[in-house]
Amino acid sequence: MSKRAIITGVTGQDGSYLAELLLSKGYEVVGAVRRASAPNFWRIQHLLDRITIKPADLLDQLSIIRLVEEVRPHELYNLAAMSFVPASWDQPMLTGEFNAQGVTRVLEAIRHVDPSIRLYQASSSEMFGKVRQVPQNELTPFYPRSPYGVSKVFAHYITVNYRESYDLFAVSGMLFNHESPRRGLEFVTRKVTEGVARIKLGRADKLSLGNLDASRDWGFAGDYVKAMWLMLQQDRPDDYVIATGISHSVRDLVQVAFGHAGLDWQKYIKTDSTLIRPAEVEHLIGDSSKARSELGWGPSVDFPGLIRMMVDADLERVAAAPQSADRLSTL
Ligand code: NAP
Ligand code: F7E
Repeated sequence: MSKRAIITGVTGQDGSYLAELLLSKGYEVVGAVRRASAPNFWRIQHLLDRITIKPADLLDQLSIIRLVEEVRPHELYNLAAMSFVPASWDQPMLTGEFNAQGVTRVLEAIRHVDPSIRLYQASSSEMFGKVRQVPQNELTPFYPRSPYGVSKVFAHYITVNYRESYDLFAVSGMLFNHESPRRGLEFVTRKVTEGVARIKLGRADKLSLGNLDASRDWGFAGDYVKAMWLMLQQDRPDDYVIATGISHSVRDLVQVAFGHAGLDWQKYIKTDSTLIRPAEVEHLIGDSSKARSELGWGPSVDFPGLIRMMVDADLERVAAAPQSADRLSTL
């Protein structure tokens, strides 16, 4: 009998890669989507004949209970969230409703409908924030630096608490930044690789960025969804850091991306103080030795390979798009 899984956030970057992975393993995949006036299916268009789409919103408890009751999944991957850090200062209350209480609603639905359902919760390296230890592992204390980071700390602890209170198989993956050609355009890697493509093809002549000194441990999203699945296949639930163990600055990112297209980045990059965050996470680097030894997980794509992959994909996409096309509608 094939396993059934629900993915919330299936229209997002990770949801699309995870749906592909679960389909390749023979799962029945149900993607939960919130109602929108126009569907946002560009990342999962190629999967729509193989997955089932059902409505549910993290703001609506009944919609989640109904979803879980109808599908009766073996596994639920809760990837839905407001995931763009700067937006969390603009809408801190909504961020908390989605990212913190939204997780409590998912846990409550599982607890009431079927406590044997295994839950993956998408925790984040943003919880480490102003880091207390280098590199960061599962025991590093949290010090979030944004409403987003704070909301993810709540989500993390409510997941641990429901595991301990109700004996749920609920795990939390503390994933460091992971990117791909499907990354949203507002995140710095994709902003840079798409900017490089537009400059190279004569569609733009500059790119504005904020803090070039910030550094992140960037990996490939396709590798990271494998870790999510592995966490739910273990004998007992536990939390894991997923990271490459190598950190690069935004300046390094710019150099690799522009260099790959044969461009001198110093001619095109402008810094814009409005893109500096009210509180910054300066430096993140993860220690994923626990995941490597217990899950047998490891990354397959290194940083230059990831950025080259993204630049190549954007060059192809921008070249194929009409000059007049709106950027988002051509994705
Ligand atoms: P993403 O591309 O921004 O996707 C977020 C998804 O959440 C989208 O499908 C979005 O749906 C959905 N969503 C937002 N609010 C919702 C609501 N109220 N009800 C139902 N669905 C809602 O994010 P991602 O990069 O794939 O990340 C997946 C998860 O991992 C997120 O929880 C994120 O915070 C976390 N995370 C990401 C990273 C990373 O580097 N990518 C690292 C650590 C943790 P729409 O299409 O309708 O907007
Ligand atoms: O910023 C700096 C910025 O927005 C990375 C989310 O998936 O990963 C992501 O959060 C760094 C920051 O990602 C620009 O100040 C400079 O230091 O790509 P980002 P993030 O904030 O690290 C974590 C793990 C998540 O959980 C989140 O959901 O780059 N930076 N200039 C810039 N960042 C952006 N976005 N735009 C710039 O122009």
